[in-house]
Amino acid sequence: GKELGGIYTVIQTKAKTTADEWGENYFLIGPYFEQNVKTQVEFSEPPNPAVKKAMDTMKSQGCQVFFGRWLIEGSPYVILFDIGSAAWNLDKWKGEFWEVSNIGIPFHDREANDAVIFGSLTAWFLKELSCQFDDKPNIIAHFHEWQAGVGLILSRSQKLPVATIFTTHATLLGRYLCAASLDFYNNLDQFDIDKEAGERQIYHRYCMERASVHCAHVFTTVSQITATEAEHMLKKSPDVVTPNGLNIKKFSAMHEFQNLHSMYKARIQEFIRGHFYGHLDFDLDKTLFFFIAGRYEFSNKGADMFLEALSRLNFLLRVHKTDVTVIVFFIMPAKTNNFNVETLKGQAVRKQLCNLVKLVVCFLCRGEIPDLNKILDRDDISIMKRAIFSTQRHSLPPVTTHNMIDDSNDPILNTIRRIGLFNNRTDRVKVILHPEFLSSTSPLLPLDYEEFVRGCHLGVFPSYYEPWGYTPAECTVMGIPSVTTNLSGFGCFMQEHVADPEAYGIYIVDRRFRSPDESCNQLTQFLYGFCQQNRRQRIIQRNRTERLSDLLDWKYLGRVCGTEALTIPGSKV
Ligand code: G6P
Ligand code: 1S3
Repeated sequence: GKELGGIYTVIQTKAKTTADEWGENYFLIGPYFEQNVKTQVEFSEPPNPAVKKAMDTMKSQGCQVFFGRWLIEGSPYVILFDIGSAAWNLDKWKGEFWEVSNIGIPFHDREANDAVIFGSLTAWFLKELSCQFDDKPNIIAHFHEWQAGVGLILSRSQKLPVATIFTTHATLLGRYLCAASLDFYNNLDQFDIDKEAGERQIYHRYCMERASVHCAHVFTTVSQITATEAEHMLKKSPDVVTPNGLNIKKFSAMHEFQNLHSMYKARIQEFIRGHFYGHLDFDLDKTLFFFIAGRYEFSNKGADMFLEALSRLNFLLRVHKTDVTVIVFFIMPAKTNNFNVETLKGQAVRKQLCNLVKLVVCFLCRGEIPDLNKILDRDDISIMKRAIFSTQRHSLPPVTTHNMIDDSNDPILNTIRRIGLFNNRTDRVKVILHPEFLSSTSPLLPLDYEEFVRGCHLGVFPSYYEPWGYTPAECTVMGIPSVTTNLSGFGCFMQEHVADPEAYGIYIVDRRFRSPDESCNQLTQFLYGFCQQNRRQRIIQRNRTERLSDLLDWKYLGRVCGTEALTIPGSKV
């Protein structure tokens, strides 16, 4: 599902280009989840007799296997294994896995146990499939992440005639060590990796990852920075680096994306009117919307540095008496129980006022300026007065939209408390934590993620650990500038391919060769500089950002020659 974040995006967006190239010979294999399948898969019989036979054999032994088309662009075939239906084999399969790998999996790690079941099913399927060909069959199996790696390890140990590829989108250890705020990149060769994995209780997972990497015929990572990381954390350099792409849709009208920006910005403004009711003493036309979004890994995704930079930006904007206001959204899912009352009230007040205005406008449209005493009776006037009184509030506009389950330990909220960004009138930087993914059916901010991004001015992703980083890439293709870092695969890729990234709306914070404080200052300067642009400059910058889209298109990145055949204005290639 989408909750899986970036990896889901890779597989989902690449499907079209791959299906175009491989057609009927391309199959995606995954676990069966009833809820997802119901809405996303159209079941059918496998047209390929070898696939059908392999599935039938497995089914005859009690395993549930499903086949159909995944209803996304490219409509690729999917083969889905129901892990639960095969769970009774777990002990046997764990034993077999131990025999070939000496990796023991603790019973309490549900995800790892599921990985053994899924991997055993995958290898079984590949065996049944490949044995139906007289000659050597041409089968390539591409595995992503350690969770899928067992299938690869087993295919190799059983010497199946299948060519294997393994892609890591991160390393387990790298992610943990970075989150522990160790000076990771300057100590890559210093870690005792077996010991580190053991201490973090991920030794078996790390072994599954490492074994997959070493068993694969071809090992790939999504960026050069992860290649270097893998060399140290998994003791193998990748054979190929395969940067992540996107499916780029081109609008027929060149400036369509600019119109979309204004349209969705208006929708965000509407929400802001409600959220800041009684405190709307800033000019919405001079308000910029920044956001950070992604899985909630506080320091790995750079939310810590972003907050610190916002506190500095607030100071700069105040001392320079700028008339610009910045509203920052944190879209990072956390445990909540519903929206909070204050937030819902804000939207209710806005709607009430809106209706009132419509009423008055309605009267005005009928002709002359109405004598309110005549056309409105006393009750109407009371309602109006109450609506206006209800816009007075005694509390500050809330910094979070939801009731947080773990409010007092939440790292974003705690940092906000420490730096005191409470949405005071005097603050030029206002903060809103929306701890849930966006959805067009939300009663609060009814926009889906893409619409929301289009309506914003700047995406800010100052990650410390980011093998690729789809969030800034998605901004780019929608023509929205973004901040990234030279510790993210995307940031390094842009640095390599674009001569003057900043002019093209790609701000790359140096988190590699500077101290955290220096990086934070650089980020603050980027944000402050962005605030000093006028509307015309922002429009021009967005146009340039959008022109980089082609660099990120699977159309090119899905091929061996990559971006080499491309000419992009401002690009180095
Ligand atoms: C797009 C629209 C313009 C609008 C502008 C606002 O370019 O086509 O009509 O003025 O957005 O830009 P801003 O950066 O101020 O949101
Ligand atoms: C990983 O997901 P993450 O956010 O845990 O894979 C993504 C797709 O390759 C990548 O964009 C991201 O940087 C990685 O960290």
